[in-house]
Amino acid sequence: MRRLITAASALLIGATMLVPSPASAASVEMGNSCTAGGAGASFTVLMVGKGADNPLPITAPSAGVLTKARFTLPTGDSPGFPQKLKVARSAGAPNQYTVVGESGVLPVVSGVQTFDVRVPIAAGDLIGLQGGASGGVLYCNSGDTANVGAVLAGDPAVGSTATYSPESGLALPVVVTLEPDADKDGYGDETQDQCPQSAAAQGPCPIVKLDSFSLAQDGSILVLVGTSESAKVKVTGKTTVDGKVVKLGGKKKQVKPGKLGRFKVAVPPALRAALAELPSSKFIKVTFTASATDTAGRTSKDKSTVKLRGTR
Ligand SMILES: [Ca+2]
Ligand SMILES: [Ca+2]
Repeated sequence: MRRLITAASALLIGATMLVPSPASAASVEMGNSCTAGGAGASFTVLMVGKGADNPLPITAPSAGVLTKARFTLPTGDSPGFPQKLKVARSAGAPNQYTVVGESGVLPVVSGVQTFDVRVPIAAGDLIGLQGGASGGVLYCNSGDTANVGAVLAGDPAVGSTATYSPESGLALPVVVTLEPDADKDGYGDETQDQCPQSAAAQGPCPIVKLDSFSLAQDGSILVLVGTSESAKVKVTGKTTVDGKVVKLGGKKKQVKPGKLGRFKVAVPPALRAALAELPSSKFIKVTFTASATDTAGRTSKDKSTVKLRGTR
């Protein structure tokens, strides 16, 4: 790997030890906290072999999203080493890998620097770095030959498959944070996604607001329900006949915003019989409740009432 060393590596002196920050409950770290000892020209290097000196995994233990990339370089003056984080997957043949994701260019300079990224990753995927013509790709020289970097000239695009050259004793000075992504929206559920219950939202889970109205209609009741979010709405009704509770409705229907949900509710026999005995100048009141549960499990309700006229 000596051929990658450029004048830039002369600036990488006075390395400091890095203490990794503790990972939060469900997120995990992968990569290598070694300190950069050199930088090569325009190469892409994938971490494919792990030495005993590296306590971190180099393959993704689970699927999720990479949300942070932390680089360790010596402190002090530096010309800057712009890096791209790459996610790659074995393409089957020996040393053959497909790039499946990448970050934007991260302006790495010196010392310990952490960047926000958002790169989805599948279980078993590998990470790598790409360094451009300015500065080159950062790497650590390791005495442990089990640290293996797979090297390719240039900047392979996402989706491209190539055969890389394995180099022993080569590691990368990057540690990434892998967060779960339960709703698979490509946003890490701990720091990037405020609604991990729904792929449709990355901000706070939207609360469903309901508005309902009920009216008597030729022997049945029509309940109209408007909603602020697409939601499964349930309509139930309740009244009292001769001291006994009579229940109505109970159907569920998907209602979309901007379009009223129409629930046609039959009048049950007990209520129909009571209305038949009631003069047309009198009414029986029925209360309806429209309810919906949002993606975060919160239930919203709205009530409406209808007066049914006696039919005697
Ligand atoms: Ca998510
Ligand atoms: Ca989400």
